[in-house]
Amino acid sequence: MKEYYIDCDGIKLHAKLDMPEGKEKCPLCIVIHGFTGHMEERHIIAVQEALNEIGIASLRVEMYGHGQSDGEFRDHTLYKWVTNALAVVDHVKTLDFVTDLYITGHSQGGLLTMLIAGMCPDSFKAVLPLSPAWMIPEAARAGQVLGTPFDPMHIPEMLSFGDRELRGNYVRVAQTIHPEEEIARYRGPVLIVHGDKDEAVPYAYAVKAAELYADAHLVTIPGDTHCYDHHLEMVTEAVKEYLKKH
Ligand code: FER
Repeated sequence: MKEYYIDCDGIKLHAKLDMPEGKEKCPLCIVIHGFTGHMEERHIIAVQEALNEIGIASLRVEMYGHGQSDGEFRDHTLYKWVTNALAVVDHVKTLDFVTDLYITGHSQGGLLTMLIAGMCPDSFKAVLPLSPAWMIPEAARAGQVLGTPFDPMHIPEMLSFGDRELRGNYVRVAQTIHPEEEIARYRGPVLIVHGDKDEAVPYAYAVKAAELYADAHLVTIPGDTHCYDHHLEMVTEAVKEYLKKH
């Protein structure tokens, strides 16, 4: 494993590169965590290990305000994450050993994966949004993000949930994002994985995204939660099976 930082306009993004055994050149998959998440979560590590098992390098990267990357959590927005992810895509294109590129992300990282796929449709052989939280923009427009209702036309300076705070700017940004347009912009292969008992992101959004994409395959994890508490091995099997064929 190689640990380093990727620069994004002066913001340091914490990254870990895990290589498969015995490969000089190989594909690489960017792996991104979710909202409040980081690269050492059980389901993120499981994806990294699954990629390495099938000969694909994994580059886990923590986005603005998360893990050991720069920035405060309360200041993060989806625009910052998009800018971060574009810097990561530029970075991986400079790596000599990389043959093909993939990107995967969980939840808000899955939404990010969908946005980046639409913005860089020629860069990826396939994209893998895992339980993508692509209802966030719609919820932000409806004044419902984070379970605490607010007036979507008069966004507060600060939002609170549990013991954490998030600037209203998070919502201002989210309100302007239209994932359907980025879904339409990407015509390549998409694997969506989603538990049908997800308590954070309704499973119906996975079904809808699979319908909207030109070339999507949906794997439903029966009875499972947002972070795959019951059948994580079904998630990693789905990822491995899909990537062996794509
Ligand atoms: C929300 C529900 C889910 C929300 C974010 C999520 C910001 C994303 C969760 C994740 O990335 O794990 O209301 O608001």
